[in-house]
Amino acid sequence: RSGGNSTMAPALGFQLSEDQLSVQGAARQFVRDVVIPAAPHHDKTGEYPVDIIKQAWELGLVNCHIPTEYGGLGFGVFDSALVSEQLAYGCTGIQTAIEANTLAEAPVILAASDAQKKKYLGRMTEEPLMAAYCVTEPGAGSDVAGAKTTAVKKGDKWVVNGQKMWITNGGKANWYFLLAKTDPTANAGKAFTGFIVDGNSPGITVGRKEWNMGQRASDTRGITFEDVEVPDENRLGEVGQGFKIAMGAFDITRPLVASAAVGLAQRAMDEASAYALQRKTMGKQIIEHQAVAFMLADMAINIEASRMMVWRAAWLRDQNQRNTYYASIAKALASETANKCASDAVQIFGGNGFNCDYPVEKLMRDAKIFTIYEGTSQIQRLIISRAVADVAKQ
Ligand code: CS8
Ligand code: FAD
Repeated sequence: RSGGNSTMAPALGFQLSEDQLSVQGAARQFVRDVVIPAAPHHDKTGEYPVDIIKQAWELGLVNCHIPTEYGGLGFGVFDSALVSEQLAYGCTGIQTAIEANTLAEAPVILAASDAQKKKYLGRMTEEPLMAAYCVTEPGAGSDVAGAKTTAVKKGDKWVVNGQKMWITNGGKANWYFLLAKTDPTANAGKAFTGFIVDGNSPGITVGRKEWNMGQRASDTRGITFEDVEVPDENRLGEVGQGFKIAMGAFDITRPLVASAAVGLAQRAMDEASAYALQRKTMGKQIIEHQAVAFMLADMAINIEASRMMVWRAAWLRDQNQRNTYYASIAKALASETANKCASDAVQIFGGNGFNCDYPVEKLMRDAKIFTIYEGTSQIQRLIISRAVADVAKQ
């Protein structure tokens, strides 16, 4: 039955509101004017994009999901995804540095008291500060339950010991979300507690900036906690709830990481289609060779499908519905789409694609991390297949 003739009220809509179009447009303009021109410099040097982040913060493109009562814009995951896609179109290294704030703030938004939110979210909207999410360790990435950092209660303080690894914004953070084991005998769902740790706490040692394959504008570091004292008032939620808080944060941020992967994929398609119009072989533009045109068609198919999955995962979360399964589908699909699109864009550029003076080799290097961070593609499939099995068992 055609939707136009339906007598039922529409349940679905893909039309962005005026406000959403305006935010998306502002982000797009900022990316065109500021991010794209600066991205090659930050990629080559690894210099942290302080000025760009400050400008983005002034425009309201950083921390946009902080609730209005703490000075933020109160964006939902869907609105934030519109911003994240645009920022990533310009440079996913710069976008990751910005989005790592969202990740660190997510457990605070989910589980903090009003006083904690005022203190730690409030300051993010007063100054362009950075924060970081410390979960992964040298020996435990996919297996969060295997994390070994401990927090032991001593009076009204917790004493933290352990090592975290691959922490985005690790060297720039004003405060950290930290996941630590507080009951080594309990199962994952009860063994961990979340804390907010001030960046200048004695006993924290920040490692060197890691030099990664891509997303080099972003700051990734190991962090050591040695007898770091954290006041009990900085505990997030109940003792033992940390694992669930840390996982709950991914329900918010996996759709955003996926939307960033869509942004990168869209950039790859735009660069490749523009080049394919201009480059000629055998008497025609290469876009007229079906082998090239169909690579572009496959990019479009996968980008559109990925964006729809991002929107579904984000929308569900904004309706306060559990979205873990859809967030994992969006993350796996979009990150693999980004890799395929970037690799095919290099192919369409031919030899030029392999050269650092053209934009697509950076996209290929930057894309790889999307299938690794925020849960590898294998871990997304683990989550998805567990959900499929649960349904089959019913
Ligand atoms: O370990 C889980 C996992 O997700 N692993 C991947 C880790 C990961 O994604 N790390 C990313 C680190 S951050 C990062 O990379 C940043 S990138 C740079 C910034 C980007 C900008 C944004 C797992 C493998 C899925 C699960 O492991 P298990 O040990 O099998 O645990 P479970 O039995 O599934 O769960 C234990 C309890 O937790 C509850 N749970 C699980 N998921 C959720 C969610 N919400 C709430 N609660 C959850 N999503 C689960 O129900 C279990 O509860 P019980 O009461 O114990 O039964
Ligand atoms: P492992 O867990 O050792 O996995 C190795 C391989 O085995 C992978 O292919 C994996 O998919 C596979 N594998 C593992 N377990 C299974 C399984 N059960 N089934 C099937 N396959 C499996 N972490 C943070 O906490 N905060 C951050 O800000 C942050 N930022 C990051 C930024 C960068 C640039 C990088 C590289 C990482 C970042 N991470 C961060 C860590 C990231 O989330 C982990 O690297 C990732 O979750 C994978 O963990 P791992 O590196 O320990 O790999």
